[in-house]
Amino acid sequence: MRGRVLTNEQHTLVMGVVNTTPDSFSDGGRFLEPAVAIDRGLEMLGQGADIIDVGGESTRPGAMPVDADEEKRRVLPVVSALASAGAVVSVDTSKAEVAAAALDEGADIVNDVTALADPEMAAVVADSGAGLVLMHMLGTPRTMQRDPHYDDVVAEVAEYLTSRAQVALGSGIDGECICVDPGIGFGKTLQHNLALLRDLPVLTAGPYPVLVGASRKSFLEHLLGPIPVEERDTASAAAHVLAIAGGAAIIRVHNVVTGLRTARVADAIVRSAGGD
Ligand code: HH2
Repeated sequence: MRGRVLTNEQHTLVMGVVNTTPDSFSDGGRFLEPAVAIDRGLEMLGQGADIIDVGGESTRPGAMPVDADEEKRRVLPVVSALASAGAVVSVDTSKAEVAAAALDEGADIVNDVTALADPEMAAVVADSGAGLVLMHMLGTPRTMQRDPHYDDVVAEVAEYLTSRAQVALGSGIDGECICVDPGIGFGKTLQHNLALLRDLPVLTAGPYPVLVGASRKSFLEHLLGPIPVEERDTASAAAHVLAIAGGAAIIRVHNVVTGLRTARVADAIVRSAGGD
């Protein structure tokens, strides 16, 4: 499988987001039609995205769950077309049934925001040899922003991700295929999000590459006041630069052009120490 290794020595990987949902916070309803979502993914591929993340169920706070048939109906044509066009595709799903079908259609990576909560998921990933993103979330999308509490958010997120990676390894998933993600905005207050970004080196010191998805998220609005989602890319870039300085291997973005420019400049500063 081509794109299962979730790190690159030379540069930060840029993951472009295509949500085939009616209700995603950033692009809900824009790419519900498969042909439009495919065009969007092809555009991101042309812009240089390293990975295209295709999702069919919103995880925004308060979002309602979607059944597997509907999720497959939304994502499979998009996964198939983008994989055929040569993209490394990740499928953003927490359902083993959807992940298995997407892997059959050519996806390389499963991006599971519930970190293997579906008891069948680990076997699906292990059997296929796919890459796996394990993300931290407190609670479920319906409940996660109801007064989240941690004694030490960074330590608790790090401990959770380590334990989920152990479950993955114990299920036969190759350690090289695993990536972890602190889950910015998933059951976190503004201060929790800022602490995780500030102390990202605690996570990046671990054995797995770290993905950070700060793109257009509402913590930016909590800092800056109301801004329409499509005007949040500069603010997102500031968070992603610091994530890269903290050792992030992948940034997950809605604007691939801005994401790539952000990553290339940050990489030149952070990754080429000793060059002239
Ligand atoms: N954020 C979102 C969705 N999936 N996956 C990972 N690994 N990390 C993230 O930070 C992450 C994610 C939320 O963003 P978006 O996909 O734009 O919105 P929605 O969940 O409403 O579709």
